[in-house]
Amino acid sequence: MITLNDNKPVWIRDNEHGFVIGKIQDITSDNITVQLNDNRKPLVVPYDSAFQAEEYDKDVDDNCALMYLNEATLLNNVRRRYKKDIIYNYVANILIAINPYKELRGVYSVDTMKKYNGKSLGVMPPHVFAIGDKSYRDMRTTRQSQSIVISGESGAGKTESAKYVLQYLTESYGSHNGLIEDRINKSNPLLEAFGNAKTTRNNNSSRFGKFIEVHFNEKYRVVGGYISHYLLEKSRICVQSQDERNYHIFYRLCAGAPESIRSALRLGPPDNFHYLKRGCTQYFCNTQTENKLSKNRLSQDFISKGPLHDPQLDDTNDFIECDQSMDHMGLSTQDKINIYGTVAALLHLGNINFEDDPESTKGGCKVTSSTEQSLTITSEMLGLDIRDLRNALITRVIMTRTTSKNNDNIIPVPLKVHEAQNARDALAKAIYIRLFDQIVNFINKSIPFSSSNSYIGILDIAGFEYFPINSFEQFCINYCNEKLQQFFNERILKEEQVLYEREGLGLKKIQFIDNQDCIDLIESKTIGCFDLLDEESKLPTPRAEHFTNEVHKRNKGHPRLEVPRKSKLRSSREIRDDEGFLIQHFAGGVVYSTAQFIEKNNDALHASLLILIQECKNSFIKSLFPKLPELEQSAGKLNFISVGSKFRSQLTDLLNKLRSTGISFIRCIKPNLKMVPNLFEGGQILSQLQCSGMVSVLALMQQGFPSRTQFAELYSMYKSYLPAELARLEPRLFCKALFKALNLRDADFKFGITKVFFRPGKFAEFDQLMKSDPQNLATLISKVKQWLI
Ligand code: AD9
Ligand code: MG
Repeated sequence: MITLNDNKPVWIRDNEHGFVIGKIQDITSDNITVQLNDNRKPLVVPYDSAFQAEEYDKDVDDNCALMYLNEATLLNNVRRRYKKDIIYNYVANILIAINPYKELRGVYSVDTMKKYNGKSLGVMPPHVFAIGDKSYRDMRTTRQSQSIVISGESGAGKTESAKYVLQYLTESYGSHNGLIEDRINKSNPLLEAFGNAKTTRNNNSSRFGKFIEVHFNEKYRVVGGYISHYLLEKSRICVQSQDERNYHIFYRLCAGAPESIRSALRLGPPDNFHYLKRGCTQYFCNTQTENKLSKNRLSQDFISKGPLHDPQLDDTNDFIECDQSMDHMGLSTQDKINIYGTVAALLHLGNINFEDDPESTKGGCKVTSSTEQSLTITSEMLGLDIRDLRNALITRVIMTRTTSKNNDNIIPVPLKVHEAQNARDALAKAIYIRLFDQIVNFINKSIPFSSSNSYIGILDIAGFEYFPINSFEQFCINYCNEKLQQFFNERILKEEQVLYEREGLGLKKIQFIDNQDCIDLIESKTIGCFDLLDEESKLPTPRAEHFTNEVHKRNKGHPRLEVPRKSKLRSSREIRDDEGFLIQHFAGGVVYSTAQFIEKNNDALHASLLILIQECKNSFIKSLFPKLPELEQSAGKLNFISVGSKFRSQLTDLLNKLRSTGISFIRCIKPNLKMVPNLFEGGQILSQLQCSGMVSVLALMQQGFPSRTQFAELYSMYKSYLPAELARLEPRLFCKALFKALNLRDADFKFGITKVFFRPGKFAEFDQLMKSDPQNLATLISKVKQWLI
């Protein structure tokens, strides 16, 4: 609450910095006039964009110890600490971690780890290790498994934080022989080689979500692990946005594989492969360059010399690390050959291209003569007959049932050039997705446990996101975040409640605004977006516009849904109302463009390609495509399991798991878009604090007792204001005496066992009273003395 009080400092919203500081000059019912500290002209701003600033020039470990707890003071505390290279702080039990984009000396050393062993939260400075240890101690004391949910936008430091927590747990609470712990840690380079890629936001961006469980025995020592993974980004396998790359493994294999493997797999520099250069416009679909390069390929250095080269990535050494990681995981030489062979086969598959076939009477296409060789190599590597592969790529078969029972008519339909390219890409994506599943299977097999008493799960999943154009991927990830946010609210409230109970405050339940309505819009039966999308896919001719119109029609008047045109949010391209919809998420509105929703929701291969690959002679690839029971396989469209429904059921499982465990949250923040150290871009950090739900946690807490301070802390803050005989009191008694003497309203504060809790703004009032003029203070002291007698 802003009060016009003798020139008090206030924070005013500012796009670039988040907030800027000034002093109030005037106040009306709607606006306030503020003189900024940088001597600019006074600003007149709406009342609700100003926040009371702290007067103490110090930062705090836990933001709840701030006198005024609002989004501006939160941001300021984070900033103050970041400037001192202190990247961690708390809001109650939630850890905020700012990516330093530089190595912080000693912060993650074994010595530092030891200091956190067995220490309650708050004893040591905020740290990921403190969260790791809290989870471990909670697991022991409550005998319940625990989860650590790490979220944040791309490049915020989720994966690095997850690695540090893993290291902490395995280092501090591992078994004696250490093999499993070693494997749990060393699985990362392998997982990242296949699931991470360079993007414009992060050179090592995880393109999938993961939940890593570290399992413990009855003595609470690590016995094994298990990794579940979610939504690997498929489109990247065939196309990358400008200045982005495909998955690391492709480049690493080209750059780092020994000569014998390279020549057996007919590899060349990445610039030779269509699937690897679609992120660089210069080479896009340039077959002339392709031919020239491929002629020279074995004499060339196998690291890209072209624009695909990234000086920050060392593909040669990273290949060695990934290869060693496979050895650590216990993969055999044959396993490795199988994996590398599959990766190379995809590169050759991607080089097959098509052109119109003048001889086709039905407008079909054929493989271009310059890429015939790629077709030959691909068919050899996949263990397929070259004619079969060719046919499966340039035709599609339709099965019609004749009137005589059980008699199918197979009609080949020639494909157009772009359809054949789509078929090729669909095959590549299907193989890679299954290869990735297999890599995770390999890892899981290498960290087995026969029995487990409990586990600590670490969730590293993309946070809420929005881009100029948002498609199905953002829709799924934001839905996931909506669910996690609901869970977060539930749990934070619960934690608050538990704290109030533990401190003996005897308070009633706090209420909060639920986002269930938004979740319903997406997932409810029949009329939810996911179900409508699945229904559309089952129609004879599914259409994006029809799907979009259905979403609007069936959910008319829904408070979370808007048509894009009427919304104030603009995507980089204007979207017509039947081209998308806007959803008001907990973290803000997002316009979704639905053009590719139907296609992205279906990852089934068309029947002829699926049957072909299931019958291939490459036993490894064949094992990636097990045959399903007849019914599921043949029922085709009507019975397909969509990407959306698969994700929904995975998410339900995940949330059930999270609900059955104790929980901690780590919110990672990216300090700047340049990805450099020592640059605090306040505006976008504030928006991340909002998106991660931290600002709503503050709002939630405002209904309870958001500011809380240890008695000892309060005592040391104010003891200098009081005479020695009072300052000698034991801290809790000291505080009680003060509060009594000040005649504070009982409703404004609560005494707990270790802390005193304040209603919003009341800590500051208390501070004000303490520092009021000496006469008041003298009266106060005599009152305290009386009260004590
Ligand atoms: V993405 O959603 O997977 O694109 P993350 O996982 O949030 O993203 P990541 O952990 O990969 O981000 O961090 C990005 C980069 O920031 C890392 O490669 C490091 O260079 C840097 N980083 C992150 N955390 C730390 C840290 N605690 N100390 C030093 C860090 N550098
Ligand atoms: Mg990551």
